[in-house]
Amino acid sequence: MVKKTLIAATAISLSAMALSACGSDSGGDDSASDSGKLTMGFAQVGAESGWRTANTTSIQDSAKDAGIDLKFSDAQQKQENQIKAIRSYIQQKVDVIAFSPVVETGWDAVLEEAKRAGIPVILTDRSVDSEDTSLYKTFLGSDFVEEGKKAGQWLVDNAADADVDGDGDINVVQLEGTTGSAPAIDRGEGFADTIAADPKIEVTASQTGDFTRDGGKQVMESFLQSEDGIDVVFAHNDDMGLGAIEAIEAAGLVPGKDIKIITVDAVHDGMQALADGKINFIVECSPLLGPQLMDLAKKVVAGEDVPERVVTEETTFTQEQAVEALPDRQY
Ligand code: GZL
Repeated sequence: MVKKTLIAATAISLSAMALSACGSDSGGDDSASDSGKLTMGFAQVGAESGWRTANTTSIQDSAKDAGIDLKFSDAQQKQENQIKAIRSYIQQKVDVIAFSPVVETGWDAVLEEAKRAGIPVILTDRSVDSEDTSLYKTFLGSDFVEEGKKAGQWLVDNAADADVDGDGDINVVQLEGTTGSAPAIDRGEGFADTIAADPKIEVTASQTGDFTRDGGKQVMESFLQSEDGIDVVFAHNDDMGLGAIEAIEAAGLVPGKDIKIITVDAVHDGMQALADGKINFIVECSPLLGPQLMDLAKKVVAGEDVPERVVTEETTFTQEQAVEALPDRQY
């Protein structure tokens, strides 16, 4: 009898200790928000493109709508700034951290620190190459390989039309996104794998324009000097495609006719250029991740299970479809 009582007493005291420890760990009294609202720390890549601006607006508006207290930082496309921001969110004891990793590598250390601090992390838009998937709760974003494949498939299906100079070869120059970023790596992979179906299609030059309009313009200017017989530009985002249009027009050529252009994103300016015939095909990559992110954040903080991967729905646009879709576009 004595032994059983002793065991029961021990069990109660242990569970009481556990509860009190849990209570003190929850940081209820010193968490980032005294308002009692869920607090999110978001470390954004930067403001490099129309897509990024639309993504930031979606996140900020959705946090307001969801009653979530948002701490937001712009890393100006520098990984060290994103890491600093994440560390500051850990010190502020936010309830959840979300970010779009500017590049795939170099995140394990800071994600380990968040894990040790008991703060869940949600990846949005871009992913990391960490082997340890316990370092984040879920990854919400597009399938960039699929986007590259859609771009490549359009070119394979329209190869005859894309052989602008009629020499039997389709010479492609590629404007890559930020070096080392998931969208640049994966879109390039998907595109290359798909165009391999037609040996007449070849990427003759490829260089990063860092997802910016100016970067796309500068790289396209150099390609127009160095490459003969360019038939097609594949730009990893609309902004670099729009920069390429400026360079092509400055060279006295007609974009969309003398050189075909394929891009990814479908932001407003890209869709306008598509409707105007200066771009030939756009693969959509939706920046409107805010509502899903806030929903996932609430579930994660509440300790509910969430899927490891949430893929955003998206489509493609031809010139005719862009004319139809433009009036109703949200971004
Ligand atoms: C894609 C996103 C990319 C966009 C670019 O999800 O990470 O970054 O395609 C943006 O426009 O700069």
